[in-house]
Amino acid sequence: MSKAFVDKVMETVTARNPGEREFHQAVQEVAESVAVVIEKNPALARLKIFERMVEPERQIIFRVPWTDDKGEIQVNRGFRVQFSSAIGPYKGGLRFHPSVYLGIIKFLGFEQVFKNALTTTPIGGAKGGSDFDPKGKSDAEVMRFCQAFMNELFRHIGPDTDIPAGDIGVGGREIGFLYGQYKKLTNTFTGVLTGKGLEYGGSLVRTEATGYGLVYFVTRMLEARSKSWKGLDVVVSGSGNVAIYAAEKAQQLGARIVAMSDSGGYIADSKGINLDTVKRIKEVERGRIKEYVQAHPSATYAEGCRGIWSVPCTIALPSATENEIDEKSARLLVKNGCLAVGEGANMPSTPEAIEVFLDGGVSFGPAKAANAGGVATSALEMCQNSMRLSWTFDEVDARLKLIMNNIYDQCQKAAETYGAKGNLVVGANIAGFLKVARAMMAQGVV
Ligand code: NDP
Ligand code: 2IT
Repeated sequence: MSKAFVDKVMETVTARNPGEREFHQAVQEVAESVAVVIEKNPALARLKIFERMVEPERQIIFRVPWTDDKGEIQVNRGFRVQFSSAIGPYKGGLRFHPSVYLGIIKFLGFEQVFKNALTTTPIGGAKGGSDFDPKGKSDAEVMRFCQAFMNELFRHIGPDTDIPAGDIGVGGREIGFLYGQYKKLTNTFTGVLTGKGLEYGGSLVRTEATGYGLVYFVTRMLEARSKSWKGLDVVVSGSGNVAIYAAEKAQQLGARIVAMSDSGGYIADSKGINLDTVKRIKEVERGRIKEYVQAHPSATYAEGCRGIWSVPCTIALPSATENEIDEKSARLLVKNGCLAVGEGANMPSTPEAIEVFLDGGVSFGPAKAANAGGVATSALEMCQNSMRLSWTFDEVDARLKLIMNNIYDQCQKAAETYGAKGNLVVGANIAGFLKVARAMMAQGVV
């Protein structure tokens, strides 16, 4: 029955969403994990719970016209896919990157549903974004684009309806411009976006949350092997929001970051990477990672981001983008002695790579569990906005830690209950699925 169930679901999903490769990949993995649960609970099959989950509640595609600094009109495409409101208002980030198309937004929105359920906070799943490329654009151009994007998006979102946040290409600067335009259009000051600046309703720790949360999650994976971060060599791909703060927390716990990257290439230094320099280049100057070697001649730079997986390490934290670790890279990591992989990015390992890790005895923390600290802290930001209060850094950080521990425990328990002890991929998919499924069953056919 399991294989028949997966095949049938995939037949419908591929026919209905042609060419959306990343979305098919995300659905297939969850379907394979939850087939056994559906087999044991006939009501789930009868009520077509999974069949309903793979169809977004609402998909919005819109034109985003804006004027560049030369006075030329540019046209981009905007998306918001509101996937599931079963357990709370739609919630998930916005991605601005030239590779964005409906299939990317749908895969991210689908993953978000299960991730958000795992956080134990009451948020549904969504994702949005645009094929706009912020690289090389002036602040004024980014502002005009964000305003144009919000001119349509505002009518579809709201603090109790849908609460967007950041993702690739959307950080504090973009959230500020988006928030300003939402406020002007609606004449309201609400917690409609998360990742806001601290001066206008943002939460302490939100900037660090995904990376810190990832390290808290991997700490549990290491503890299960009676290990700590002390003295370990860590490779972190990417050098954006997730990568920088994962590296920062791992360093605080005694690890050495031996390589980081951006889409152009990677830097490596067996003595350890200096994060202040990375922050200056990437956060302040919006530059390229290759500039790092000018400040640190002991480091090397190599063109091409995939080569980073050839740098020997004990822990790998892929924190750039989807499918950045393929089977070959995974084999190289295992061969070089990698013991644990924690996914900071969304779906950074291909299915073949995951198989290599699981077969090779590598502890594997899947994205929807391991990187849930970002959205969980977004939910804490929403909570503070509703109360018109701000918690201290330590208070938010302590809650984040509790949440990550809880996610780890849920995944372990679900995996064990359904006969896949220690497999956190299966555990995360089943635990997230069951929470959303129960809410859907309670709410009827809607
Ligand atoms: P940023 O835009 O801050 O950084 C992205 C980093 O990844 C940059 O170093 C970028 O390099 C690199 N990158 C982006 N696209 C590609 C690509 N196609 N190939 C190679 N490298 C690439 O984004 P975030 O750090 O926020 O996001 C990173 C990942 O983490 C994404 O998968 C995102 O979905 C996920 N995530 C983010 C969360 C958050 O709270 N921000 C929460 C949970 C997951 P370059 O500068 O050259 O573009
Ligand atoms: O993938 C993710 O979880 C995010 N980009 C964060 C979403 C959010 O709403 O904070």
